[in-house]
Amino acid sequence: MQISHAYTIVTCPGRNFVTLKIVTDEGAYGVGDATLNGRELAVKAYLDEHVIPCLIGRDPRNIEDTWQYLYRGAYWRRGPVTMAAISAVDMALWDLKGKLAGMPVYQLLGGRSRRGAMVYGHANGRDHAEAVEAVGRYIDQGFKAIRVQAGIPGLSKVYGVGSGSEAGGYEPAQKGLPPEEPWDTALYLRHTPELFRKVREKYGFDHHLLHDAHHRLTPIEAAQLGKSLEPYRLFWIEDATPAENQESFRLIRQHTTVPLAVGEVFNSIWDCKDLIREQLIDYIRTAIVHAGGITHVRRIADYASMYQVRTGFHGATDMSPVCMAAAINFDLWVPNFGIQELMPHTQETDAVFPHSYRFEDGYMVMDEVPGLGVDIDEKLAAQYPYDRAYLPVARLSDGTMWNW
Ligand code: KDG
Ligand code: MG
Repeated sequence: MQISHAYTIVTCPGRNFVTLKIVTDEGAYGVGDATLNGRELAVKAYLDEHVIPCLIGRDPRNIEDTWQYLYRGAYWRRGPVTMAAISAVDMALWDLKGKLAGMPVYQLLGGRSRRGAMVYGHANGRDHAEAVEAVGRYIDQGFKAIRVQAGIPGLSKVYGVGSGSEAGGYEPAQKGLPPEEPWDTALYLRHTPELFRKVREKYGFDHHLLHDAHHRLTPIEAAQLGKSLEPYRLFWIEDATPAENQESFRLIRQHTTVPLAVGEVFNSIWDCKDLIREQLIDYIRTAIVHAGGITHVRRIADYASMYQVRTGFHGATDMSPVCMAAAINFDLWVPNFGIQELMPHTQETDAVFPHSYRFEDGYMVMDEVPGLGVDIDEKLAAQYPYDRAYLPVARLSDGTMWNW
């Protein structure tokens, strides 16, 4: 059996997605997500120009060898573009192998460890009252875990809060050049504990609450935030500080017992090695699409399991349903599962990517479907041409560029 051809499909049913399809000489195929928000065409070009020519004629069943060939065999290792491209190939090959075996990918990984994967939804509000109300709607839908974000008095706009809509707060990336949003850490540190006090006061302690700091804090500020949120017993604080310098998490750990999650921007095990080995984090958030596919994320999860670090994969809407399907297959198997992020895609996106996963009473479940259990409707995808868009950037009030 050989790979006879492979191609990328770019579609924008509300936001841009890049999908890789790998086809064999026997007509079987697999799909992989290659979406890198705001840099989509770089991954497409990497695949089209540099990876796909090397895939033709290879045995698609040798997933590990193909992974090593693309990673170890390339002089230029790692980085988001390279790793998103490798991830897409890897996902497509696991999908294909599952179809050939007549089994879901979670069966190939070792079978189910759980009935469903607990997910967290996004409750947002332009102010505290709106966010507190949004939490109630998630509770009514059956969510066991809810991430809470709110606008900050004094800031005209806050990332991830959006219009307070159910869509999850992250508006699709912006048309034109990157929009600029204001940031003020002092205001954020002053108002955030109050938000969680109000949520706990209204709904009690029966639900898991999470919060994303989006890399905006220095380590000592993150430590302050952690301490101030301890009374509200959070499931985690995410991306408390940028993690290029992994040792900065030591300082946060010295000061607070709030669980820490990080890793949605990580590309490989090397980005999380010290954080895991030194037990500086509790949850690793690498996405299947950004950290080398199932093959590499499995390595990360296994390493994490030695240190009681659990998974909590990134699941925002800028990863396509192909990535979500891969993540849920993985979540159903991985022994050290923690939680899965869930932001519902738009109806247009769901129609382009028919899938077998679904939300049931706080969990994502999926049927016994061969492969990843997701597909792409190429005709429908062609109706939504690529539309360049960017994530916003953050600036302090004096104009200084600030962290993502
Ligand atoms: O592409 C960036 C978004 O996916 C990211 O900002 C969303 O932080 C995010 C999250 O936790 O879902
Ligand atoms: Mg995040």
